[in-house]
Amino acid sequence: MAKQERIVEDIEALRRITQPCACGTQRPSYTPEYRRGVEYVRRRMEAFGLKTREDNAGNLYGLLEGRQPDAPKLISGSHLDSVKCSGAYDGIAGVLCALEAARMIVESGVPLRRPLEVLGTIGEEGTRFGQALIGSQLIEGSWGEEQLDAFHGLEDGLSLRQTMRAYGLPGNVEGVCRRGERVKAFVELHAEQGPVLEDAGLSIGVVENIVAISWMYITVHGMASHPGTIPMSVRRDACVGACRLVCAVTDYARERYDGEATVTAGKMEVFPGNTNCIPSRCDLTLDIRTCSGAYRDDLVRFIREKKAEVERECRVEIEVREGMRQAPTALDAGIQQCIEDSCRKLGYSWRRMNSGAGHDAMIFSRIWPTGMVFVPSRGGLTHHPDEFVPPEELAKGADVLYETFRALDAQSDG
Ligand code: HGY
Ligand code: MN
Ligand code: MN
Repeated sequence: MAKQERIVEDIEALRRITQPCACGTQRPSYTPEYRRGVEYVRRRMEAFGLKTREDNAGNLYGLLEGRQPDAPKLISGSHLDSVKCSGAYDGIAGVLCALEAARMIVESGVPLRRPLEVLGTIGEEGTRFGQALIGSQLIEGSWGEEQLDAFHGLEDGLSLRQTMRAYGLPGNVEGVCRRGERVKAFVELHAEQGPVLEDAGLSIGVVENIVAISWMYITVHGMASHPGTIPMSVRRDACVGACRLVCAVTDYARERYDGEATVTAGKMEVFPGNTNCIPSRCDLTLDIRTCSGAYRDDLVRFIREKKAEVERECRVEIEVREGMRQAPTALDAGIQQCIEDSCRKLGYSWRRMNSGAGHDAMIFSRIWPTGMVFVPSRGGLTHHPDEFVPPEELAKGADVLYETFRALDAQSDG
């Protein structure tokens, strides 16, 4: 079976492993559907001769031994969880292309010197707990036992620790953290999730920087009352306050930082939610992205400044909390060069670019030399059922990973 057919067969098999949902595919972390997805990938890893293990956080590893077991290892992969109503490529493509590159190494009959681990992380999307990059931050060590009790499911209120136990894990993170281990490189392949490569007719993105991200959690408090009896000039409408704030911040971002920064109100919940009741409360999130830490800080400042104005104008109280804050990440220049050289060797078109999406790579770059490879997203579509990466581009991505592993494997260890 050709490379691209094998990868697509696995992508389509995983697409069919989903929670019931309005559309697309949905495998939130620590759910039975997530477990079925992990078992499918685990079987595929073992079919290709990799030794598999699942750590206490639920991250999945597939190990391909090298000639020199104690040499600093190569690790490559991405996340296995999804957002709600997702497509079938986000995260998955990176795990399957890394697995395909590992298979190519086995098939070549020329083992690497270094061990190669294919990694499928858990909890990269913030879907279940409102906190993203969970599996990678437990591996990297910023997060540990404390977060297992601090994080609670947005829908069931269970702690991360209770959820891990219910999933069949021990309920602690012993052995998960790998900070301090000798790792030569972590390389993540991912769908670009934007239109740049496809619009330019290019196959490979060599990622230079990953954006800074802030997730703002905002609650607007008003006063529930009858919609027909309270004059517009005196009511305390929480939904109006929320909409005023969202429009002010997004107008500011568009006027001041168009093309440099983004602000998105992805979730908004109005309470009590009756047609005939002035909303007493509105919960919303604002997702801020930019490669400039200064722009991010200015947007957070603007939100806090605008909050006071909207409180006065709409007679509401507004709580603003920065729930997640990730710094902008510059990826390893040497690995970028390796990826670029691999594209040249293979004759594949490429360009250097930044990532507007967050990835586990931004976490691993704190402890390991880290690089990213992008493959084109059809129409730039992602977090959408129609997400698509052409099979031949996935195969090229696997080839670039293979050549990059070979080049990194051959390098001496300083
Ligand atoms: O939010 C992101 O950028 C990624 O999809 N987790
Ligand atoms: Mn995603
Ligand atoms: Mn992703």
